[in-house]
Amino acid sequence: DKSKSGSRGALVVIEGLDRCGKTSQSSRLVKNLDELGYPAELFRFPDRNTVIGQMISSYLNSDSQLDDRTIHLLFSANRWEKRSLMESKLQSGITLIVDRYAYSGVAFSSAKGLDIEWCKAPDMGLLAPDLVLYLDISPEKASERGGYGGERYEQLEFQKKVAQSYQVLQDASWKIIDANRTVEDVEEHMRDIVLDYVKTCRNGKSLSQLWL
Ligand code: Z5A
Repeated sequence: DKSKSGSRGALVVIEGLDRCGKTSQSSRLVKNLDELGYPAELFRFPDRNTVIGQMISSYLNSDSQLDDRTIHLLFSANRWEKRSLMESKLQSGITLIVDRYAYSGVAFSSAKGLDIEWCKAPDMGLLAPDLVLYLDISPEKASERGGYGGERYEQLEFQKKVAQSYQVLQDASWKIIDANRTVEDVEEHMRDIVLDYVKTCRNGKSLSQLWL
């Protein structure tokens, strides 16, 4: 066990288009870190288990209709309701692997035509990730993978706009991962990158606030 007293875990966000492999890779990453002796936990947004998360889930399944700005603010609130829990886990030394975060919020809403600065505002001050891994795949290729087309947003033309919105959001914390490779190749690549960040955070890098 490599738990080290007083050192924090890393906040690692996984982003990308629908079907890029985020969910498969996030759980593999948590398992790999745990096996190497670095405690890790999975978070996922939207977190459909809260009351706000249930409203989001019903919207995504098209069981309810909401104004574009209203649903945007609900997605953000769903992250804010987890902020203090995430901070205490990080401070206790647990690395968090987060399947989607504020970048999804902004990419999807701005792809609908909402102003990007307006979209970013409600997420300002959330915990800033130490690392964002963007699983890069073309919208066409992603659409060929299993189960596409069930939920709202799972349409090729819309996913193309989302891909453009993501590009605008890239900053120094991002690393682009080629998600066209086999599950195992992507897994190995991600594990090696994340291990470096976990070690850096244990050596005293402080947490900061997103987009402030
Ligand atoms: N949304 C938003 O608008 N605002 C926000 O603030 C947030 C989200 C947080 C629900 O998200 C929707 O909410 C989402 C964005 C929006 N809408 N869309 N599109 P979600 O995370 O709950 O759902 P999702 O993005 O649709 O996740 P997903 O469908 O589970 O996809 P994934 O996690 O990227 O992929 P996967 O499940 O790991 O893999 C998909 C399939 O591909 C599966 O059959 C795998 O076996 C296969 N796969 C995975 N990797 C590979 C490789 N390397 N090769 C071949 N096949 C592979």
